[in-house]
Amino acid sequence: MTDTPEYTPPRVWKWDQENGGQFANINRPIAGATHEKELQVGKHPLQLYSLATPNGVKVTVMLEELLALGHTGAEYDAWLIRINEGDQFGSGFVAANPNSKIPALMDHSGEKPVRVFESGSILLYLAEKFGAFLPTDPAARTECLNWLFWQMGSAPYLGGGFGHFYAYAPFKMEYPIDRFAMEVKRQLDVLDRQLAEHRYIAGDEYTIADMAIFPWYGALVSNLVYSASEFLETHTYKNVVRWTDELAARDAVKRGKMVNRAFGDLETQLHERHDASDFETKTQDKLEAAE
Ligand SMILES: N[C@@H](CCC(=O)N[C@@H](CS)C(=O)NCC(=O)O)C(=O)O
Repeated sequence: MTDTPEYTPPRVWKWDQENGGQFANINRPIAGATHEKELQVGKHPLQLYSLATPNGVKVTVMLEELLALGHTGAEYDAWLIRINEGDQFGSGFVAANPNSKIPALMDHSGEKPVRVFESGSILLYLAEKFGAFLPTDPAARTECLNWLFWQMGSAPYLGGGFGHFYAYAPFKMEYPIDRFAMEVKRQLDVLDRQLAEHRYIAGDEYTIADMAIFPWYGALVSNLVYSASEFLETHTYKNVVRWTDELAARDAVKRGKMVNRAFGDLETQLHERHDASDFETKTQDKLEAAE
């Protein structure tokens, strides 16, 4: 193993604002709002506050899939939360999600608005609300939830562990990269073995488990996050690649990936979504050309 500088933790940890790597400007050791800012509310009952990171894409894919299935009640307004600019610390956002992380959903369809945070909770809430993408048979439903919760527990090792140390940390350290590469490869193997036996993650049916796992592990094997495909030899997980290609070809998935996207090619960026027609008329290439 290559040498890395010795570090002896002090008796009491102190906040060093300069030492957080790429996201030093938004990482804080305290919760709560930093400023007053109300959330905007559009015309639909469902109001989404998000950004097209893997956790955000889970929910926009689900909403687009629901609409594709004919659930008109799933029409939604999607507002852009720029986490690099600290929008998640505005008072309105913190009221929707005290954890200050995208995605957050407000459902105004009932007597009182319902707040829903944590992407897994949002997927489950929408699946139950519309009776879709969650099997009703108890065993099949449990298998779907097994994988949904697997994702919620596993992805932090991919994003916060491997991705952080491989792509974002201020310098490369062998120990954490090695530790998290091993874990991520193990996770890919778990998925690969499951997908060797089943078309979709939880069986023969496309479910919220697929929508939760695809934006992370599909993006990893497509080399869309962390530029780590070669390092992790992701092409060797052939069943994960087969499943990724099948999901990526779905129209609702293509649309879901565009919503609240504020990076990448301009024609793939739909900062806000308020209507199905926005995909044709409001992408950044068209908005900027019209300026
Ligand atoms: N467990 C949460 C994780 C959400 C999360 O980590 N969101 C990130 C973007 S992918 C975020 O909002 N980060 C802003 C911050 O950490 O201040 C979920 O699945 O909803």
